Amino acid sequence: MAENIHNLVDLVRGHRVFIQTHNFPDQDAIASAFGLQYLLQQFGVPSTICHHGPVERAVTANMVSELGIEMLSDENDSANTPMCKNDYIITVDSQKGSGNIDDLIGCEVACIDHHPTFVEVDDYKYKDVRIVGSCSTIIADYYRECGVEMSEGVATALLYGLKCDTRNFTRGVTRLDVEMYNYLFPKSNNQLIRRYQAAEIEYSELNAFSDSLRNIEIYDEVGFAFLDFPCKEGFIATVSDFILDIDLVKFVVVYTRRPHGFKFSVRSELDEFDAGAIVSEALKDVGLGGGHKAMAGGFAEEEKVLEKSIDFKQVIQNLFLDAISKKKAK
Ligand SMILES: [Mn+2]
Repeated sequence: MAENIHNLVDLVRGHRVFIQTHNFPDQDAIASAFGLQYLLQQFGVPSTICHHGPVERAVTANMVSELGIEMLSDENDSANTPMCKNDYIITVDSQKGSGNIDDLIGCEVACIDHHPTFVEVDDYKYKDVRIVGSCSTIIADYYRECGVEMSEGVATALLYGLKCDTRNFTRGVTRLDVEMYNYLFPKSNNQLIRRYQAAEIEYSELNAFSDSLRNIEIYDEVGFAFLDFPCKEGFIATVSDFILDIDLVKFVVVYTRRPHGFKFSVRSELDEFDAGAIVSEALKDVGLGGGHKAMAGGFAEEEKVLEKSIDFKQVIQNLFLDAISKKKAK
């Protein structure tokens, strides 16, 4: 039987409950956590939203403060929370072992996500993973199923999360996403969402943005850009979305340096280029990657990349171009 909110409520009732997003939470992760928190509250279960890594985008931070969302950050030290090992953790918009969520103290009993599973974890007592456009979609579906009314703030957050992750209904959209759009729209503050959507690029990042665009190299419909300056997670994603809009580009690999390695954001606009499968193949010997058909990410260890050649850009381009020809041939 499909998972439903009543099973989750029964599981966590009586425990101290934390809802953990992926690191550096984005709009969809925060909206999902906020929506789930409000829903559990309607069943008399209080919970706390927590995360590792700050909210980086100004537009996301605005959403958090304007909608009154309270979140607990570990301030970049996973031991630095009031959490203890008997606390129950529900992960949203992420799964253990997917590389983008730190292991906070507590027991991960449940997971609600819309990403394909990287690493099978057996010890979830509740697992609802559906490959839909956003995690917000799954949370909205819980409300519809159990008939609990949501606040305008929750509806606004969920609809905004849904729009962000599907890039305004142009990426990874399923029938359920469209149904949830219908469900959320009359309950939301659409003017607020419009305002958020008109502020995706920060003025202070314009220089970085134009630098990134100057670094684009295109090989046979595949665009690469190495961002050679410190940049936020969300910024890398914004740049890769933008590059995909170039007519010659059908597949994008954007990456930047992180301590001990490189962080990747990958996008595809063609079904025959499965971004998740390609990044997982490309990085299998040097790191870890995966995700959706249209949108994926990964990490490569610097040492392993440099072992192949000190010209790391060449190494990375070759890894991806080889993975693409291999995966496309299938
Ligand atoms: Mn998401």
